[in-house]
Amino acid sequence: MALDVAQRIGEKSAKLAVIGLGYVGLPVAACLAEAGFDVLGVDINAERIALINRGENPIEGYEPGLADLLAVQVGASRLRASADYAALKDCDVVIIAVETPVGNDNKPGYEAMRKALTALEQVLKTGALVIIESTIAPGTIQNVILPLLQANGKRLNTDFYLGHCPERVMPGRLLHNLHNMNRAVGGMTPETAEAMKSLYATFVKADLDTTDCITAELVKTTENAYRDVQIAFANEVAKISEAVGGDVWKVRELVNKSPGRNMLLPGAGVGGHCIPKDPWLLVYGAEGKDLNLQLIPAARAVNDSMPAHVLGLLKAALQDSGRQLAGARILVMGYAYLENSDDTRNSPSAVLVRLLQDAGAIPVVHDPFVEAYKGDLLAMAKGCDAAVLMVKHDEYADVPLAAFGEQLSTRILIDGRGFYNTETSPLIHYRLGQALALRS
Ligand code: SAJ
Repeated sequence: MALDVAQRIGEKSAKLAVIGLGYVGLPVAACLAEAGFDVLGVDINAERIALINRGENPIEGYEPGLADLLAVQVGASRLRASADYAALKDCDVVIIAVETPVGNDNKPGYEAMRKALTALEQVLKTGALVIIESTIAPGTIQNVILPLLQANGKRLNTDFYLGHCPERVMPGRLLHNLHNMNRAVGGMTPETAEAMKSLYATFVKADLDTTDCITAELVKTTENAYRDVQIAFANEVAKISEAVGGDVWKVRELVNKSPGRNMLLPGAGVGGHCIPKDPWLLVYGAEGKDLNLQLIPAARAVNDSMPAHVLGLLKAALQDSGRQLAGARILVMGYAYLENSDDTRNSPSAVLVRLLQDAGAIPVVHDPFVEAYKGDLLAMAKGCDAAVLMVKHDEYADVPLAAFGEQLSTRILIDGRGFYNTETSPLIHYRLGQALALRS
């Protein structure tokens, strides 16, 4: 790409834009502004735009450094937000970080992406570089993004350049990950990838591995599908361990002493914004190719079965104590999808709550990070019949278990994360992955 934009990136005179000012786009925009570029953020949410233009951080949760960085960059007029796509007409590089959800049909929803690209195409500056950061199914650049940008005759590698640099952010570590995570930098041509690399190198201190777009699409979806399959394996071994009278936590500890083994943690479910979604994007890339893919969909099914599995443990434990699930008040400990986080997207606890209600039980939810469920745990336990630990928030390590047990009519605790040491506990402990020791 004998392109002007590469030179302008090098000189930092390139005008940049980021479409989609969420937990991916906003930190990227702030980092590029801090690197010395003039950055325009574009979003559809007027409230979010107003907050950003006041130098305030609209992203919830504890994000070290982000609020200050935003305030400084907006204050220095290096970063501003707008809803107006017309303002993109002067931009040399446009990064797109809009949501790419997966629907109940396990297929990607590209509505936000299509809207952004259709509006962008109408104003895109000749010679501009478009970079997709959103996680997309393999083949999306070729089959969805490119046709939208070429809709009115624009020519790839002449009128515009195109690449895909998937994000690797994680709530709670947005800025840290942006600076320190390696990234695949996929360009439709090697020159495009090199120009992208020079842009990201202004704030990324880790490896920037240039490649083509299909590889970048595969890397991101594969890395999360890989994790999902690994977790599903641990969950399936947990089920087997229960059935044969074993303890998966001990099994995992000893398995991982074998060279080259790294069994992940079984648990009460797999939530979040990445792991439950990206495997379906990877599978969707092969849609219609009649590959009869088994492992990745099966892993999703195993992980999605874990809240129901926890319910089964609770039901058996109650019956063991002569109680029924129907009518029982059950304390659900943890509603976020991940420990020490307030993020509840795709929360396994939400599934458990629905299952409890369907079984006629009354769920009482506690979570020290989620506003709606904050409260005094022991007070909330009073009058409950049993408790289920769904999320291993650090705070739960300090629960006075004897006093806690006194509050529960059966003193039963289902430990969905192998969090507590059952030997010393005064509770009637049932741990996921450990034989349901029937107690008289
Ligand atoms: N989980 C298990 N067992 C495990 C690990 C996780 O049940 O051994 C569950 C968690 O409880 C949670 C879900 O899986 O409900 C996802 O947990 P996660 O640790 O994978 O955290 P995420 O969803 O924030 O994953 C992100 C991903 N990062 C990006 O997409 C950029 C993932 O690729 C990373 O590996 C992960 O962060 C990380 O390890 O930081």
